[in-house]
Amino acid sequence: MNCRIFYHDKCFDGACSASLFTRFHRECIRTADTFSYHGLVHRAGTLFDERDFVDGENAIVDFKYSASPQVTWWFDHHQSAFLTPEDQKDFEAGQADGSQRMRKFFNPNYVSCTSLIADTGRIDFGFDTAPLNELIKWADIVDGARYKSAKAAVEMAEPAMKLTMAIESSADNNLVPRLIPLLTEMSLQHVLDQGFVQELLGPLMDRHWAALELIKQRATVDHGVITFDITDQPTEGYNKFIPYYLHPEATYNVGLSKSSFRVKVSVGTNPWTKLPASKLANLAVICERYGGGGHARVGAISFSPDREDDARKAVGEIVAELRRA
Ligand SMILES: [Mn+2]
Repeated sequence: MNCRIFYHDKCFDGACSASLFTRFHRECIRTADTFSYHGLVHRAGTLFDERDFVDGENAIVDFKYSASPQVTWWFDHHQSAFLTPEDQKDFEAGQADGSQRMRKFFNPNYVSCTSLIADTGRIDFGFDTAPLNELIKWADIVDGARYKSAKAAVEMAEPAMKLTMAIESSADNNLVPRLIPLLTEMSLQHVLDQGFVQELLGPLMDRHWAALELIKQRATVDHGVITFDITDQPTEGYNKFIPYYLHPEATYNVGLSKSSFRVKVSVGTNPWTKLPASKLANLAVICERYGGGGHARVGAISFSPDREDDARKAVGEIVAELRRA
């Protein structure tokens, strides 16, 4: 039987979730002969193409719910996990009647989807997660932005940080499907040492320092809110801690960037802010108002490339709202 795993693309936790799920399925479910991988990204419009689902098992990890009857597994920890109220009703019905209770798992209290899969696998299926402890630990650090400092996050000494950069910003769509099976078997350092990964890193580090320079020139900060617009310099991604590295005193960041398929509004909270959680705005709620989503401390909104003006208007409104907060 085929098992296809749909994962949050360009995301370290998405790749680790797909990797952990592969090993979980191989060791505890044992019905699949082949595994294949399909990355999903948030975009304006439809998220799933039904034609991508295979006969056999289709698993979605670290990404929004799909009510398609072909989806047989789902794990997510995003606060904005349901695109529509109908999707949420479909999930709740499967939990209430028990039919999907051991197949579909949602818990927004988890820092990473990787650790949600690990705990579920261990507790409900007897999955031995000990060989993957390094992966699970780093998925929590990266997805929860639990770095020691903005300096550690931007200077990227740890192998997990460099892999995160490669996953988030490489233009090579085959990279993550190639990394996922390696992450089930090897240490992060060993994965990083692979020739095809090393080849990517040099140019990506150069781009990283160039992005730092660009954001330094563009970023302004007022009433604790950093904002910048780099839509004239299209990028497939940048290190999201750069704004706080440049302006450690700020509380929020609202960035506008452009890639091949979307204009993206990125909204974040400084992970090293001294403000108590009770004083911070819920960014998932703000982003949902514009059709985006995410977590309480970090969210995003995707606009189609021809709606740059709407994206810029959203930035203006969100910046004003956060400055008042
Ligand atoms: Mn995640």
